[in-house]
Amino acid sequence: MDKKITLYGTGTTRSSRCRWTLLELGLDFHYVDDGSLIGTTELKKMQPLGKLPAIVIGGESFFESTAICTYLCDLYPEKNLIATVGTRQRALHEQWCSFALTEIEGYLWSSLKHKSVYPAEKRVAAVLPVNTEEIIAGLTVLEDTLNTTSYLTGPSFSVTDIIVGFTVNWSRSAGHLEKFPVVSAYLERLHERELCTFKPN
Ligand SMILES: N[C@@H](CCC(=O)N[C@@H](CS)C(=O)NCC(=O)O)C(=O)O
Repeated sequence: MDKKITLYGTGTTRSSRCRWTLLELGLDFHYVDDGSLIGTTELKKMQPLGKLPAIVIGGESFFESTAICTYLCDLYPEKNLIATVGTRQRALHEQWCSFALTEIEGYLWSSLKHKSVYPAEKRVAAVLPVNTEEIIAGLTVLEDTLNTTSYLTGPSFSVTDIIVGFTVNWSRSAGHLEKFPVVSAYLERLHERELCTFKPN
């Protein structure tokens, strides 16, 4: 199945999840790296909140980085980046993506907004320690899990590791990984992969 694919993203933000997935799948795609699209009417036609990433696959547009990565891997099952729907391994994919996004990434994003994205008058410093507690609780679960498995859905790398790895990488940049040696080693394994799109400089 060869559909024309255009990914809209910017730098090492969440769009890098989609870019890494496309590269691992070995697909031809056009990448529009343009942060100035954020909030524009043009982007809102594809992503109703005007956020990046968005993707057009065979003339149809989609948004949400995790949903995009999952769909791309489902389109090309022969690439073995995702398990078949209805299997235990696929349930683990859904589980760990939901976990990373709701139990860790939401708090990382909230802290970033309250530190530097929102205008000063909208920032609430009191949310920062509360968010940190939640992030640490989530990372503790990943630390325990990765003690017994190399990757999140089993012994082999999968798209789940691209999605959750991005959240872990963000946790590292925000200074939360110091007390998590197992998660840190996992992230290093991801960074070592040739096609990883969010390697440290
Ligand atoms: N849940 C969305 C989040 C999208 C998102 O917040 N993107 C950021 C860049 S990483 C953005 O466009 N921010 C602009 C804004 O919040 O106005 C996803 O994973 O795709």
